[in-house]
Amino acid sequence: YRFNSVIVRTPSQSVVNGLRADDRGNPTHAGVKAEHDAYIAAMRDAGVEVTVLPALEAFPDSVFVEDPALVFTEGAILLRPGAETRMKETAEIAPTLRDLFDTVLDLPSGYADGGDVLTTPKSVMIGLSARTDRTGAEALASCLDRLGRKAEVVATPEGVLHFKTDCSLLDDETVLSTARLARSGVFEDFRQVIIPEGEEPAANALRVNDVVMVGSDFPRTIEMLDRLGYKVVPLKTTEIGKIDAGLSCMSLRW
Ligand code: CIR
Repeated sequence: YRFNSVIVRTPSQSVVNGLRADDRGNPTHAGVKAEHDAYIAAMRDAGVEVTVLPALEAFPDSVFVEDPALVFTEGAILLRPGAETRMKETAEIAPTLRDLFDTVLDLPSGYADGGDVLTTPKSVMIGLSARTDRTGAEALASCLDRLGRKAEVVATPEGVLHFKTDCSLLDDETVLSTARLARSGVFEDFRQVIIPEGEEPAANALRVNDVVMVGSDFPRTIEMLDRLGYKVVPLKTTEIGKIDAGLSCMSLRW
C-alpha cells in the first residue's frame, strides 16, 4: 500500500452507460467527474504522482483503469477483461504502460480483470469471478511468477462483481472484508476487519500511504476504521456506485 505513482483516466460522457448488475438509474457525467476530481486530489494529498489519461468515449467503463492491467514496481501485466465491451480497453492503456515500465507482460489466454486481484505482502490473490476464469487466473499466476510474485487463486462470493468489490488491504497484516467473503476463509492468515452489515460496498476502500480512502456514504465503516486508528479520508462514491464501482477501480498504483 506504499505507492509513488498512480494512473487514472478521465471519465467519458459515455460513463453514464457503464455496465451494472442492477439498474438503480444512470449516474450523471458531472457527478462522476466530481467524484473523480476529488479522488485525484486525495491521491496527490497522499503523496503520489498522478498520470491522468484522456477520456475514451468508445468505452463507458474506461474510467475504471484498474481492470485492463495490473502494475507492480517490477513491471506491468496487460490483462484480458472478461466483459465484452471492455476487452479493447487493454490496447488503449498499453502504450502508457510500455512508456512507464521496462517489463510489460501480456496475459496469454483466458480472462482476468484487475478488480479481481488483491496484492498483499504474502501473495497476490486472484479471485475467480464472472470476469476472471480459471484459465485467465492460471495464466496470470504464471505472469506473476515471471515478475517474482507468488499467486494464490481463490473464490469470489456468488453474485459479487469482483474479488475486491468485497475487500481491501488496510496494512501489511490486515484486510477489510465483507462478512460474506471473510466466511469463505480466504483471509485466515490476516487480521480481519469486518464491514458492518448493510455497508457492504464500503469494502472497496483503498489504503494509499498513510491514509485509507473510504466511501463517504458509509458512516459506520468510517467510524470503525477511525476507532481502530486508521487515518480515514472519506470520498464520495455515490455516482460510481451506480455502475458497481468503488475506490480501487479508478487507479493503477505502484
Ligand atoms: C464494470 O462492470 O466493469 C464497471 N461498471 C465497474 C468496474 C469496477 N471495477 C473494479 O471493481 N475494479
